[in-house]
Amino acid sequence: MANLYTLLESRFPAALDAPFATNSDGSVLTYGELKKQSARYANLLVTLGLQPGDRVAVQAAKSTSMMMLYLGCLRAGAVFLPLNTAYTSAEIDYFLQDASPSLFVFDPSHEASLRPLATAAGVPHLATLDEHGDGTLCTEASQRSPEFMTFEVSDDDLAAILYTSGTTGRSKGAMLSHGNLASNCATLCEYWRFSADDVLLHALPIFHTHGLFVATNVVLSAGAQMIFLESFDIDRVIAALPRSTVMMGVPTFYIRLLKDVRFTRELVAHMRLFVSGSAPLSADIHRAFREHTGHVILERYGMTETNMITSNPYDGERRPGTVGFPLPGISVTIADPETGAEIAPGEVGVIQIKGPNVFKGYWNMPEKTAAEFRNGHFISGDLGRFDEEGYVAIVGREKDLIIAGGYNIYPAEVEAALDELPEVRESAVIGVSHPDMGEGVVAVVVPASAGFSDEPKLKVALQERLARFKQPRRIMFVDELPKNAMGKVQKTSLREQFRNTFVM
Ligand code: MCA
Ligand code: AMP
Repeated sequence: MANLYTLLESRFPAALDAPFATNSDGSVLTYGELKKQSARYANLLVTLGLQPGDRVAVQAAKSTSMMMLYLGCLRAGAVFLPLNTAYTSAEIDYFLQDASPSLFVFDPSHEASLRPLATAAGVPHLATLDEHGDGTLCTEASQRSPEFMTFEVSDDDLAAILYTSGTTGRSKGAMLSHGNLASNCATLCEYWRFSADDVLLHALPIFHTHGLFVATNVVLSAGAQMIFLESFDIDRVIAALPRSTVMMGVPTFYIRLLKDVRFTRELVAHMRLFVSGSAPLSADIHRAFREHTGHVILERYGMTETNMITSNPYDGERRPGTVGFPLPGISVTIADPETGAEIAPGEVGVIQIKGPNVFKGYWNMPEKTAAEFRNGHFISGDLGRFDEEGYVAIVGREKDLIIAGGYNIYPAEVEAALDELPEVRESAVIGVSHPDMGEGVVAVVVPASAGFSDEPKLKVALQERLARFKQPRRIMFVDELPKNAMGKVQKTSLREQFRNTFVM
């Protein structure tokens, strides 16, 4: 098997001036430039002494330079390791220690906190990349040759590591191979009928599977183009829709669009496809979108560890409240959570996945990897069932996870941060319905001294420990937490008690 970049390159348009990405300022990156720039980054990695398999960690704002670094890593066999821009220094410290990257690229505005931390972690090479896509990384790369002979790799060689939080303990680095990414983008490109005529509106972050692999690899493998927005800025999205044919987003994108008076049927009459994923799209939003625009959102389901697993059909009914059918070549089974035995259609069980899309394991964590596989299937932790016609519906989660605006938050991590505070005796963190983000984080706290209820104080104390999106939006104080006979906190009862916290 070839390097993922080589496979993608074989699908690039013949005309080197064909556009790949149009930035917000109107500047265009052509496929010809993409080849040259990715070659410069690949050459830079080689001259720095990076060997295939070495990690390149990046915490930087979204830019086409970062995208070119990703492609440069593929070409040189290095492992791209993007990090959420919201992570605090304390969180970054863990990733640098755990992944031992050979190069760490960071935003120059965090120089004072991150440089010493990276040096202490023993990272040999450091470079900067700012929100305009400039910095020492680009300066260095611009001095390298625009020609590079892309390295040959095997299917199992790593292309990327993406960290995903864990129900217990620290984050786990999911190792994704060239073969994993190549198989999934080829499948999606065909399933969603991408062609060189497509223009994808890209407003997702590029440190996660959705924006990096699903959106970007699919565009590249169709030789298509994208309108490249730094983030989901509603004004820019509305302005870019008339020039787009496809949009991919998390449900919050669609919730926000439906609330905007400028988002009319006429504005999107020409669009070919709207895709939603990363979090549940409510059947109500699905229907409201259809009534308002005439378009039926195509909902699909994936995980960092597996890329995309199921999708509603391109042709045929896109059924609200379901995530569609297993993608071609991917086996999805619904199993008894305890025994792993397959269960009958219609009954709820844990979703398990097997196929060329499934990752190679967690970085440096063979036991955790082994624990999440059963009979060769990856155990998703999502609860679902097949309906009579084979559509998969996700009905809940076995894992204690909150998804807000498409970002995952593991309550255990937030509870651990709260419990370290002297004012807190114990805490339970839950997700409850949020009109914009789908779920919002609520912490229920038993204070160390009766009567303490200083919510702002606890919120401030969490700021340095947790990325903003993980911080509780509300902290509620109670005398005691509801527990069962085993002493386990009954979160269902807390979710019921606080279900209206964000209802306007
Ligand atoms: C921003 N904030 C958030 C989130 N995003 N809080 C909770 N959850 C979030 N997702 C914080 C901001 O720091 C800010 O804090 C406050 O919430 C309000 O910010 P706002 O300006 O309204 O938000 P935004 O900056 O517009 O961002 C919302 C967003 C963004 C556009 C929904 O979060 C986003 O792009 N999400 C996409 C995530 C994604 O790509 N997930 C894919 C994962 P303050 O008020 O203090 O300033 S990949 C995956 O899950 C699998 C594989 C899959 O299937 O795809
Ligand atoms: P991540 O760890 O960021 O890869 O998130 C993966 C999780 O997101 C899955 O295990 C699901 O719980 C959730 N997810 C992704 N897509 C969907 C969807 N369409 N509907 C419901 N949940 C989803």
